Amino acid sequence: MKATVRAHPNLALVKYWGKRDDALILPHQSSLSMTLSPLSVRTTVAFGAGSADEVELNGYVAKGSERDRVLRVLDAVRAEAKDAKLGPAKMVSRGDFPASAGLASSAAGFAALAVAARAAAGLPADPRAASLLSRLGSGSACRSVQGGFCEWMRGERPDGMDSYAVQRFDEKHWPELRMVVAIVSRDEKEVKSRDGMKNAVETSPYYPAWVKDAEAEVVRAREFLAKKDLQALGEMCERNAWRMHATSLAADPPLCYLMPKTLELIHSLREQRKKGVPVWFTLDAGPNPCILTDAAHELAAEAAAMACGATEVVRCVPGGDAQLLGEHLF
Ligand code: 2P0
Repeated sequence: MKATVRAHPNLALVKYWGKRDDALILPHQSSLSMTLSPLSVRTTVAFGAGSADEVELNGYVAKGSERDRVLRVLDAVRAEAKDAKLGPAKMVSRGDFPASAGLASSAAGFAALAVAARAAAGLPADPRAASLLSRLGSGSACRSVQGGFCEWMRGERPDGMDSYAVQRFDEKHWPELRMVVAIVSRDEKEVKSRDGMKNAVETSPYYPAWVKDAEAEVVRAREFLAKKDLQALGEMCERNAWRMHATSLAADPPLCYLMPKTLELIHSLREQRKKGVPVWFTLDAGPNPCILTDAAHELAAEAAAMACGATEVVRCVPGGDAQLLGEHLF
């Protein structure tokens, strides 16, 4: 009745930005991401422990919406395993990277929670079921159940049962690919992704254009990954990040996640490319650019980031599946 799982975060190359169903977390469009190692979150779940559900995240007792999101996933597992009468759950989760790094620790956290909760409940290992389950906690989490490069298919059904992620390439497909995360600001962002994307859906005149382009972008990304075409993938990543940010820049109120150092680094990467260094950025809902490059150029990417005032870089490689561990957190 107890299981522990380690999962990696993921970074979208074709981004998810906007829901067609807020309650079920169903996106308007498909997205495609790279799972990032070595960053990870470990989560232990036990059922039948104590008299009430207990949720601890990074050393703190979770409250409010954070707790509710975890309980939603645990409740879904209890409903699926109804004959097992699982009882109250205890969940402890710890990440090895700061939430403020601008990478969604929630993606790794909910992927680890979904896989661990299913295992603790005695449900069979099933990446699709775990992806569907983790999506109820956080949309992007459904892409962290498996490693390598995963595509979250938007689906068509109102109940969301066809909206989950599948692995398109595993982590061994392109081991030389690198993502260098450049930390230019550790400030907590003022507008969370969930609110930022909702604002874009509801008020941005550019939103329909963003959605229209997305499915074709995913197909192109798949093609470039298959061919290991770094330049084509890099150019597409930049374009897709700009378009996501453009929807929010045009929203009401406008939302700008970029900081001066973000732009400085983006321009510096362009200069590097003129010198033949293969470096392209992508940018999530925050100011910290992530630099797509290859193993031979990750030090050059790091140097470019530091020269533009990054305080730290995290060098990432394609990561693997969420995995069961033998050692528990409690
Ligand atoms: C992504 N982001 O595709 C996009 C790009 C941020 C920018 O998914 O509301 O934490 O829990 O579904 O998944 C971050 O948003 O939002 C995100 P919810 P989530 O990775």
